[in-house]
Amino acid sequence: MKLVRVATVALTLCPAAVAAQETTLRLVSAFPENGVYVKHVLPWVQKFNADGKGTLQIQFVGAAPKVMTSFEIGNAVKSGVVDIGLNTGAFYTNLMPEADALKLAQLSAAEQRRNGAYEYINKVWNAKANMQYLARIVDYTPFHLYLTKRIEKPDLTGLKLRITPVYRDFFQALGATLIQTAPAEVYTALERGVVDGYGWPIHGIFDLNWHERTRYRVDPGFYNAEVSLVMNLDAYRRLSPAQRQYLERQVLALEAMNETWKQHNAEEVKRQAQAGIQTIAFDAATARQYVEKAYEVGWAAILKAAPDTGPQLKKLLSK
Ligand code: 173
Repeated sequence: MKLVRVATVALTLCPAAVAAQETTLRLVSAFPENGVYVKHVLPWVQKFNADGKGTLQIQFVGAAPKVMTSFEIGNAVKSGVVDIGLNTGAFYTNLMPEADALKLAQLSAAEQRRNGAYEYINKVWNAKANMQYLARIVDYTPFHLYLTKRIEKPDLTGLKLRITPVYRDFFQALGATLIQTAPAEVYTALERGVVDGYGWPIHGIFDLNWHERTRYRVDPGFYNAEVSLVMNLDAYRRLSPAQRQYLERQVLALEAMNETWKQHNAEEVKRQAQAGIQTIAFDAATARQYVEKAYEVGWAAILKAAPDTGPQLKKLLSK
């Protein structure tokens, strides 16, 4: 009885002691552990934990394909099996088709915060995927088509290409045969000759040794590779105001590091050339049509699959 009373008094006198409890959030990556995105985020996690002692911690649990496949992580975040996903919308279109719309953004993450896009994204992500969209950790990064065979024009007839939803409608419109795989399966597909090429951003093809099996990169690139941190909405709502404030501050700092992709991408272009990867470039008019086509079919697919949110996303993400 006495002990209970003492405890009650202590709680009454120091409510801050309760509020200041530390929470640990479990983070899983849909991209491989030894890839560029995990490498980009892990030093940030380390600093997050050093500065967040007593407030908030992040535990990096692991990455696809070890923990689960890339395409399962969206659902794991939605259901709260994990708290935070390092993920891209193309990997969770099973939850909502508009997840894949963020690749079509022609505004930077900072601009999207200013023009209301983030607010709208969160409205949709909250309602449809039980997710809080925390931050975009990749920006200023086009996707490209990489090939083992030469093409002379943007006609992909007769080519089997590895895709995710990112590239599906565009490559299909250009006549390709499509095979969807997670990043973890690209090397084997190339090695076995199951595919003649793949879609991927301008950076990262050395991470899993794809350069060994890549002869050409098609220029120009298209879209804007989106990789983000998304969080289970219930876990987000459980955070105390102090924890939420800490999290918001840290993810903004991470997002501010997106400027580093510009330099990194320029270095990757050089590294690809040094590895003997040749570029296939189209004349200016063809190149312009190629990119226009990419956006045209990309938005058409979103508007068709998500007629309720597609128009507003297009308005907020386009220049
Ligand atoms: O796996 C992919 O090609 C893909 O969809 C993607 C999306 C964003 C960044 C890197 C790859």
